[in-house]
Amino acid sequence: MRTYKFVAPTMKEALAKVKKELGEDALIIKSEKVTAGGALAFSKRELIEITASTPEEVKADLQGGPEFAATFERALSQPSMPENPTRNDADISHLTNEVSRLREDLVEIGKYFRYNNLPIMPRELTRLWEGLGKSGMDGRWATDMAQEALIQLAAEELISPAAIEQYVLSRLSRVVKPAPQLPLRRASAYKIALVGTPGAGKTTLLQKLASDPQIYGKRKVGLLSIDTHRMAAVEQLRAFARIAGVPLEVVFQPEQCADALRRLAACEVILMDTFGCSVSEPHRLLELRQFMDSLDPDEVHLVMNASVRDEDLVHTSRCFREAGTTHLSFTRLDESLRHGFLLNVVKAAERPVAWLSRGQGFVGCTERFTPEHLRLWIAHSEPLPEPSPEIRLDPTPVNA
Ligand SMILES: Nc1nc2c(ncn2[C@@H]2O[C@H](COP(=O)(O)OP(=O)(O)O)[C@@H](O)[C@H]2O)c(=O)[nH]1
Ligand SMILES: [Mg+2]
Repeated sequence: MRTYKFVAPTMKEALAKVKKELGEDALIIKSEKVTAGGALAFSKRELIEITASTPEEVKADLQGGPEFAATFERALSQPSMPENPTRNDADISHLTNEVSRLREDLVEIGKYFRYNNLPIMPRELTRLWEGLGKSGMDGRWATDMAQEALIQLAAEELISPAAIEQYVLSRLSRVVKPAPQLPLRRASAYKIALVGTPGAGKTTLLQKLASDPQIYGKRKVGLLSIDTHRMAAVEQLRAFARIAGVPLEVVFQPEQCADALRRLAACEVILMDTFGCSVSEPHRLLELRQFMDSLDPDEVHLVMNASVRDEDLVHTSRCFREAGTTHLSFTRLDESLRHGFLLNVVKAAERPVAWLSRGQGFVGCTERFTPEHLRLWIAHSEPLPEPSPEIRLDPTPVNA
């Protein structure tokens, strides 16, 4: 196998040279510290030397099988440190420095390998990494997590599924956060607007929030709708308000918002329904923004259908920043079995998650997002169930 040596003052620079000369797929065979400079001590410098090769070269060598394995075996069986029973403080401090240098080098190597060649990982970590990928979490993010765990966790933790899961959950919870609870007592009404694309589930979620006794059903709720583009939408909400016995204000122009809010001033919570804005209609988003400026909500929830592709949801979340979104709420969780891909959406949107909704009933199918959901979302890696026999297509050809 032909190998190439690259020398630089730091691991980072040496890896950059490798990448430049041998390409993204280059394989690192060895890295070590070498001393450069003349015989005089003051001109000596420590450098990093990387020995690398290309995948083609390595493959050719691997085909040589046993010989390569034997060389590898010999390298691994060599004692890593000579026996030295008389270590003193200087040795220990030297070792400590070495370990921290090693750690930095590992991080750099980890970054280098990140997206193509994963280093060999302990079995439990590999299992979790595969589970993250199957759950729908972005593959690169899952790899980052696994590599961080590999570097940060102690050896005994790396063989414990519980310790690995705990580590991953604690990392995830820094990015995917639950929304704080609504303040219980306030002088003025707390205003929550629901925005999103048409059919995302805004009106259904609003009705669930207003009627579920575990949510705002026991509070003094008022409704306000700016969804006047479709008469059927207004009628639907009017019927709900009548049955639920809650006041409803319908607003056609931003200038009417102040009066409508005044009429609802005695309410504890005002839930606001809005017209759906498709991401391909920027003028609707602009109109929504004008309404939001007049309504001045405390929270603007971007309501998203959890069965839509995560890339599209990420795009939607970017477009709706214009409308001043402060929270994310997901609907239709009942329509998909894996929810890890929602992590990608939350990460990109950089907003806390408030409500999760599954099903069309008004009561008992909406819950506040909690860290426990994180655990469920990453654990949802089992294969999708087979369709029931009644709905499975008959594989017999028609003309058989
Ligand atoms: N299965 C299921 N359907 C839902 C859910 N939320 C809303 N829907 C349905 O999705 C459709 C659109 O909901 P709607 O609230 O009118 O969407 P909007 O246009 O955003 O207001 C309706 O048929 C709802 O019954 C949910 O959590 N699960
Ligand atoms: Mg609606």
